[in-house]
Amino acid sequence: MTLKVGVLGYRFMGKAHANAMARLPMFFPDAPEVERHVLVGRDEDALADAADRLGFENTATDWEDVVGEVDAFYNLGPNHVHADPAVAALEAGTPVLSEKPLANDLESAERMAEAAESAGVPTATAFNYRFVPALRYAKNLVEDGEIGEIRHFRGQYLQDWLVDPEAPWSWRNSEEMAGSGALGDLGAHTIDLARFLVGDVERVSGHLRTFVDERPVEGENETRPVTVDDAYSAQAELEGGAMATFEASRFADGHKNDHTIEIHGSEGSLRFSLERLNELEVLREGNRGYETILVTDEDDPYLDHWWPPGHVLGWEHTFVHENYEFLSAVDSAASESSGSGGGDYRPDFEDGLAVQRVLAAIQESDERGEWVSVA
Ligand code: SOE
Repeated sequence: MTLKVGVLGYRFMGKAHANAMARLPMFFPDAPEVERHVLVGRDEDALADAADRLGFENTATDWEDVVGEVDAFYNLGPNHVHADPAVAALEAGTPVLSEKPLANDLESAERMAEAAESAGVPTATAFNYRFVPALRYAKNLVEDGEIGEIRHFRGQYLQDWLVDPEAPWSWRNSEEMAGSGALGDLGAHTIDLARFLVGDVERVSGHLRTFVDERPVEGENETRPVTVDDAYSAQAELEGGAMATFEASRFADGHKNDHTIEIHGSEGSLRFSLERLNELEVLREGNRGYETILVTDEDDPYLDHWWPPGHVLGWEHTFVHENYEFLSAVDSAASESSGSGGGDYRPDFEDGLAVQRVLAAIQESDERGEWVSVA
């Protein structure tokens, strides 16, 4: 069966997912056959051009015409348009992949997770960093007890694209559209990795700051208010008692897309940086320094699909792995309804909702000036 995929959104994430789908038949021959069936957007000219470049068969200007007609629906639009199309697709029984954070507010995320539960079809929240081979390798080490009982998780996600006060306003600066700023856009990834690698977040104490209150609108003689955080930090307690600190900023001059994770256990430590994503640093008990492991061997996660050892992977490969797993789950769920296979996929909408609860708790903690338990 060829899976027909409908995609809403054709800019940054549209490109990343279209590229991933195009790579599947070349590098993942066991992936289901996928057709980039229909691209959805509002501006007809830009849409036609994008469909042509990104390899889509058709275009549509209304998601309502699409969600029930495809085998999987990808919602890659701004955060405030995640909920309605996703819920409509799920009500029509269509599996959905949504970009992160799951929604612009907790109520919408809850609605999406409820719809997912009732539909009983695969859903995905696009936390692509779970699909970095070195982070899968790290997860295996943690699960195998190689670094013992986990005591610390430290995650920092630093960017600098808003340092310039004249950098243009975008939907990412609007609370109504994005929900939050660095917190939801970048922190959501870090919090998801904390849950993936260590465990659930139980309580938080958060701090949010906006450094520049308004920004110019590109091509127009006006400014718009910035209503989200430019940076956040939080301390947290994780399931099992591990201490965590999270931080993200769009004002960290000199850092372009610098996501670092460090975990300390009773018998060792792990260190990862997205800027060196093919490597994992591992400190084992009794050693005096970290050993750098190049995670590019054939038996490392996903690596048998790519190049010989040392022929490194990049950021876009995380989307290929994510699409491979999600579309395989969609395919097996479809054949399960005709009597074979399973369709489990993580991170799903339930995982997206769990992260959204942490985002909301961090915001609430900042407002109240005290620790908040995650509901
Ligand atoms: C923001 O700059 C951004 O593109 C995020 O939206 C992505 O989720 C992150 O992976 C890279 O940075």
